[in-house]
Amino acid sequence: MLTEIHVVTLFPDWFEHLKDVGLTGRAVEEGRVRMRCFNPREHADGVHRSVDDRPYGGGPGMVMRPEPLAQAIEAARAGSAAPVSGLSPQGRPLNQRAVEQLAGRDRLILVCGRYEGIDERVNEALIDEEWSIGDFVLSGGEYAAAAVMDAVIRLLPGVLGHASSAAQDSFSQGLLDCPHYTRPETWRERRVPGVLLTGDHAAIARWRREQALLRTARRRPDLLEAAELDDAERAWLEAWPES
Ligand code: 9WO
Repeated sequence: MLTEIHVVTLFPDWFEHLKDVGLTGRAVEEGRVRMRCFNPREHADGVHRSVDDRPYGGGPGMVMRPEPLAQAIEAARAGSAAPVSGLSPQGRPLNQRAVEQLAGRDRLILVCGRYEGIDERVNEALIDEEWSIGDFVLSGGEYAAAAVMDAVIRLLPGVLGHASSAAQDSFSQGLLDCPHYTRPETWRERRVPGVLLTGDHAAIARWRREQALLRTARRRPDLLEAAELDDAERAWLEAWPES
């Protein structure tokens, strides 16, 4: 099970918020996970301790210099056999199954690129795998690293209250989520579905599952194939005209 997250980043302050606030902050405070940043700038030499340089072959922007980045990665990796994970649009698409796998490691080592990217020789020498959170380009890998950290930490034992469990997450069952409602019972003439007011927990659970199935069929039919549906659910879905 995961006990520590090591992040290689030029902006360690960026992660202070994650360490101090919300679900990730509480997990750190309760000692369920330790978070540590490793800054390539601490390994940069010379008067200006530069961590980037102009790209060979010309072109816009700068590239992260290999040696300071490599030394930061090696410091982050020390003492563990855990793979080194890069964050980039060319990585393997992250999904809940992959998050569950990452949560099973003893350490997450996340490398955040900046500028136009990292020197490819560091990718070859030290990056074991790459993860993508979507087909778009961010200004830094930190935003993707934060998403991975949040998704993994919430799966750790004791992090989510007893009231809710990650295992009940719709995505843990391969489906989208059901609709949620709270007070008032009528809001701008829109009423809460009656079943949710009955106190009949079996009927409510059934309604929520059906809503998750319908939403998935309508918005992400591609997920249905791998989802854990029984024959009755598949038959029920097929009976819905617009699903
Ligand atoms: C940028 C890029 C653009 C097109 C195809 C591949 C690419 N890789 C990178 C890259 O690694 N960029 C570095 C990290 C430097 C610029 C900021 N970085 C970044 C990571 N931008 N976007 C991501 C990212 C990470 C995970 N999922 C989606 C986007």
